[in-house]
Amino acid sequence: MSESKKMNVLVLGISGAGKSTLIKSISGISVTTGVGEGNTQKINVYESDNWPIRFIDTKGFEYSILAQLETIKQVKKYTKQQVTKDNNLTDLGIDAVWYCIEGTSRRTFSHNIDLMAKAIKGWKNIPIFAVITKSYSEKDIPENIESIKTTFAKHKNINLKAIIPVVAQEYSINDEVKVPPMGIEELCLQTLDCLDEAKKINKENLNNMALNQKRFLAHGLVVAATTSAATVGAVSIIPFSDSAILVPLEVGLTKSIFKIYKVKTSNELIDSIVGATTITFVAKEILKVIPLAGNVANGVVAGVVVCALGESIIAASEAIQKEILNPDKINEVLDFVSEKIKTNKFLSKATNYIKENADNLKDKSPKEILTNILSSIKEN
Ligand SMILES: Nc1nc2c(ncn2[C@@H]2O[C@H](COP(=O)(O)OP(=O)(O)OP(=O)(O)O)[C@@H](O)[C@H]2O)c(=O)[nH]1
Ligand SMILES: [Mg+2]
Repeated sequence: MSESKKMNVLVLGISGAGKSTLIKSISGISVTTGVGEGNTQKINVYESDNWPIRFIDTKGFEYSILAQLETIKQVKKYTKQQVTKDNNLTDLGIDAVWYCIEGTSRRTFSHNIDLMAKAIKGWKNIPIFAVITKSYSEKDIPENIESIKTTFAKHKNINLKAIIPVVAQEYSINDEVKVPPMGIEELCLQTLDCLDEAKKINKENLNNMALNQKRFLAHGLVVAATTSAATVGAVSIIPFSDSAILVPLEVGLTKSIFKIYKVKTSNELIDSIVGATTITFVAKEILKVIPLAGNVANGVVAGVVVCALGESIIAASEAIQKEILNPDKINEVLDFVSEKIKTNKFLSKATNYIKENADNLKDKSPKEILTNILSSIKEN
């Protein structure tokens, strides 16, 4: 079995549910890595020689949201580290979840499953196996399955594959009566049955995660450039129609965003985007309608247009990545960016904000005004 066909299974469940016991009962297991900080290791990764499965064992959820979030944060960090380490995504990320629910505590099934549903929100469509651990009592099994099924039915968008009762380790009821291990092989086989589907879903999730990371970085650049533009713009005494003063900043921002998205660019492309008449046109339109004057108006408008430009470059980069847009066709990219600038939501939101809050903005600097606008948009 090739390394890249190993299935990565995230084992979740509240503390004491039997996650570690279950993993260790699967033959040919060895711990490979511990991930986490200092002594509070939250994640252990186990490799199996006998099954093409890699287990990610987590420290159990307590019945508290905070402890649960901490565990999930660690798992996401683990996935992210892998995403950044390697561009070949086939062997990374989480392919499936085993959700361990203790068969001896039916009372808490519903709460348990609610916790899990929240925990796995970040992994869209991921195949889930509900594992009823400590299924010592044969007569309870049908009712347990039914109860778990009913609870899962309440959660939409959960890709529940199977509900499998297991006994991971022999259990002694008394000196004579012992419950032998059961269900483990079936659990592994059923999990591996959905390998292709799981890898496909995982890849989509990883791509989204990588895209979100890029977006996050690019937005950070846009915010920084927006406030810088406010300061630069405010210094210009000439009317905004001569926006040459912003060119270096716009070139830098455009290049940096393209770099994040690994878009190959030419100077010609950058020059034509930054030289686009749309930017000046949009700036003049805003100047006409906002109740601000002089340097403050220039500064604020500079920030607003740089923000709109940045957002449009992000949109273009994503379109190029999806191969909807071809970076070699400069005119097409230019039209795309111009259209995005004109229809940019930030422009109208910023204009409305300034109109509505004109009285409070009188004594503020362009940078303060821009910061207020950005945070008011973030809050909504
Ligand atoms: N006999 C028997 N004991 C089990 C079985 N599963 C779990 N246990 C016992 O239940 C207790 C908790 O099991 P763990 O595997 O440590 O639980 P966990 O989910 O890893 O707990 P945390 O690491 O705290 O999140 C241990 O004492 C196990 O020996 C089983 O199948 N058979
Ligand atoms: Mg454990």
